[in-house]
This record gives sequence, structure tokens and C-alpha cells, in this order.
Amino acid sequence: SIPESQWAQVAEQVGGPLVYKQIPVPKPGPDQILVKIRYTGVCHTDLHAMMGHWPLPVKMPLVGGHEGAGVVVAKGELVQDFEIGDHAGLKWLNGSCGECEFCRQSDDPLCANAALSGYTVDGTFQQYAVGKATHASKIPKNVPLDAVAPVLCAGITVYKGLKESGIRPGQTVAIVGAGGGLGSLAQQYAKAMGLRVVCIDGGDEKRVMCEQLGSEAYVDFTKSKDLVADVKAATPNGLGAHAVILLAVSEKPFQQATEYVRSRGTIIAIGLPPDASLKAPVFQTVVRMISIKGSYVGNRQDGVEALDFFARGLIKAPFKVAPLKDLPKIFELMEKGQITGRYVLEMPE
Ligand code: 8ID
Ligand code: ZN
Repeated sequence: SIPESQWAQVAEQVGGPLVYKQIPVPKPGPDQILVKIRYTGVCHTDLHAMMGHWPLPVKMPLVGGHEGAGVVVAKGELVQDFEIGDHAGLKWLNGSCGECEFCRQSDDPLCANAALSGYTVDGTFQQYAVGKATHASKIPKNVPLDAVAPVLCAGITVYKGLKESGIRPGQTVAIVGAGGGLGSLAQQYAKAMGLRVVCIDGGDEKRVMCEQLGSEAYVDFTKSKDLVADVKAATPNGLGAHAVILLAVSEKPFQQATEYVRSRGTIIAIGLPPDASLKAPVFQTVVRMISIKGSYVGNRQDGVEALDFFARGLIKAPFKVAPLKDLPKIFELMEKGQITGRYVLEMPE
């Protein structure tokens, strides 16, 4: 039976703090499912949301979270694709209009009326959360709900970004911010897609993880005397990376990537450091035919594909489990760049 109230982490105002408290359990609308969340990943986006870092208004008070994996416990009368007891994932795209030009072309992240979990609607840092059934992910019953949670944002996003780069098997991708949540999954998707990986991040704990995940080189941005030269030296013939995937929460690499991307290569911006700009020298960009693109989560099919890689056992990224009540501590570590891989929150009881 579904209780009337539940535990949640609530940001009552922009900037926080988080309050761990009881709030009402939401009721699913006609086209929504209610998911009893078992595990939910903590994405850096959740910290940006609470801090009001972006030029996009955030709901307050806010229950954050958008990597929620759990069990369907109720559904609206229009929902046909989920049964009670199915395993489901709630993602950043909680819903979209389905009717605009972008939705019609399967670019639902670009829908102007999209509902965003843990941003414009309450997310998954609560025991029970709702989402539109057509945007929720099906999770096979044999897939562990803790390990799969980070795939629901981090995995889908980096998989989409790699596809958007146009990189092909055998080519080399430089992953910037490789030691974080998106970065650890990007390494695994890249390998599964037949790519060679060069990692850029800071500190020895992240170095060890990147080596274990099979990267060919790790360039430490906190120690390297010449980062551009070190990254190029780690790529075939020293020509630079065919694609650069920017995941860092820092502006500097967004300015630097043109210097170590290969001629005709592509830079994919995914990380969202506050108040940052992308800057590229026009001359080099033109005569070296460099492409620079943004990439934003993924559509429903990208979600299906990214989850399928995971279900087939191709994606194994390290994660740490903590109780929901520890979210403030995790945000503190995240703020300092001290998390290697992903944290996944376990729901109470
Ligand atoms: O759809 C999207 N575009 C999307 C989806 C999900 C998340 C975008 N994001 C954004 C988040 O909002 C955030 O801005 O991607 C960024 C990374 O999210 P995350 O992986 O959840 O963050 P993290 O675990 O804190 O990892 C960030 C890593 O960047 C490293 C840090 O050491 C950390 O490991 N890093 C930093 I900060 N500065 C760096 C630098 N100069 C750096 N790595 C290399 N060079
Ligand atoms: Zn996210």
C-alpha cells in the first residue's frame, strides 16, 4: 500500500540548505506512473539546480534528482506500457509536449514545454516520484537498480554526446572530467563503441579509476606543465583527439579544447559550468576545420540504446552507495571536485 507521506530532501530556497523531511506522496496524473524509487544517482546538475547556477528558472521549494530507478506502484488511466510491479527509471526529461516540431522529430530535449525532473518539477530525491509514462525508461528485472541509476542521466548523456561527435571505431576521444560521474560512464561507452580513450582530470584517485576503466592515458590537469602537449602526445601520431567530450565543471577546458582536438575533429560541450563561454580562435577553427557542438541529454531512443548497452553487461562504472539523508555531504564533496565516479542514494526502509 502507498503511504500518504514520505521522506524527501527538499531545497526550500535557491542556495539551499537541504531539509530532510516528510512530504506528501504525489499522485500520478492520467498519463503518469508513480515510481517507488529504490536508488537515485546524484548528478552535478542537481547541485547547479539547488544553487541557481543557470539562466533557467528553477522550481522552489524543490525536490531534486533525475536518475531514479525503482518499481511502478501506481499509474494513471491512460498508461498502457507499464504494469504495476515493473521496474522503471525516471530521467531529466520527465515529460515533453509531444506535439511541437522538436518532439515530432524526436528531439524531445529541445521541447520548449519539457518538464525537467528535479528542476521544473519535483524529482527523485524522495521515496515516491511521478513521471510521464512515455518518457519513463523500462528497466529489465535482471538489471541491478543501484548500478543502473547513473545510466539514466550520465550514461544516456555521454552516449548521445559520443554519437553526436561522429567519432568512429578505432579513433581517439579525449574525455575532460573523466574522473567524475559522466566521465566514468563516458569511458565505458567509448570503449564499448570501439573507441580509444584519453582521460583528463585531477588527482591520483581519479587516475587509478581511469586506468582501471581501460583508458590509454591520464593527463592530470592539476600537475601537467603543458596540458595541450601532454594530451596530443597521448593520441596516435601526436595529431590530437578525433573528438573531445567536455564534461568538466570549469570554463578553462572549454577554451583549451581547440588546441588539442585533431584537424577535422569535433568538440562536444556537455558540462555546464556557470557563467561560462566557449571561445575558439577563428583562424585555427577555420583552417583546421574544427566543429564545436553542444549536446543535451538524449531522446527516448537514445535512452533505450544506452540502457541496452548496460543490460548487455558492457558498462561497468564504479559507484558508491549512501543513504538519502547524506545528500548534503555528497553535495559538499561534489562542490570540491572530490567525487571519483558517481554517488547513488539508497532510499530509506
Ligand atoms: O545534457 C547535458 N549536457 C548534461 C547532462 C548531465 C550533466 C550536462 N551535465 C553537466 C552537469 O550539470 C555538470 O556541469 O555535466 C557536468 C558534469 O556532471 P557530473 O559528471 O555529474 O559532475 P562531476 O561528477 O562533479 O564531475 C566533474 C569532473 O570534472 C573535473 C572534476 O575533477 C570532476 O571529476 N574537472 C574540473 I571541476 N575541472 C577540470 C579541468 N579543468 C576537470 N577535469 C579536467 N580539467
Ligand atoms: Zn544529470
